[in-house]
Amino acid sequence: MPVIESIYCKLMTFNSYLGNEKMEAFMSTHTINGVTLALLQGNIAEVQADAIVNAANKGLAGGGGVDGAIHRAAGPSIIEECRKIGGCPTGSAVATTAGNLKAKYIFHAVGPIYGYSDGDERLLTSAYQSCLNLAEQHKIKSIAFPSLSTGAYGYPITLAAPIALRTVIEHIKKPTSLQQVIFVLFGQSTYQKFEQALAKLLAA
Ligand code: AR6
Repeated sequence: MPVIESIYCKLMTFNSYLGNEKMEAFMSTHTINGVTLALLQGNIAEVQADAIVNAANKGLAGGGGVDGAIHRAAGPSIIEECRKIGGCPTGSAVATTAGNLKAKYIFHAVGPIYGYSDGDERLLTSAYQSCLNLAEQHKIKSIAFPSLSTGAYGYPITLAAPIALRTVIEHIKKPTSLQQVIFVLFGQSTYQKFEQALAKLLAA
């Protein structure tokens, strides 16, 4: 049985994750087999981690939401790298450098457009797993995920959250280079739905 410890905090200052000094955020941390799994309410472009995951599209062409925030913060060299890579299939991820972000890499992950094909759950799992595989390949210690596919791509958060969390938990139960996995969730409602999904998974 993996050892799981959880700490829930309402409003606290977490300068270790957030670039902004004294930014207050809702957060909880859970330790699973020595790896910290954190849920944080905030903007992923302001979080410090070795790899920041982008919610990209197949063309790696940039866009709104997470994609817009990350490209704005990282600067124009990243879209140029994306253009050279040329694209990424749904359910997969590719790595670029991180430009102006305080990260080593951006992992551009392409989640499914909800309801577009029969394989939504498989493709969403595979988008997260591809990022975790890139993390092992690059031997990184920390990674920050947004909630893939739950914005413009329409995946209901109550369905997507357990898929995202289960994929990460199964991964960190095995030997890994990762020491911290952070889900950065925009808005209190998304944050709370992730908390509820995590509580269910940890109680199972
Ligand atoms: N930090 C953290 N989470 C965010 C942020 C942010 N700065 N901004 C939005 N979210 P989305 P998708 C949340 O649309 O559904 C783009 O145009 C948001 O509330 O960014 O995978 C791409 O180019 C939602 O819960 O990604 C693609 O074409 C979640 O992040 C397409 O959208 C994901 O929302 C990808 O759509």
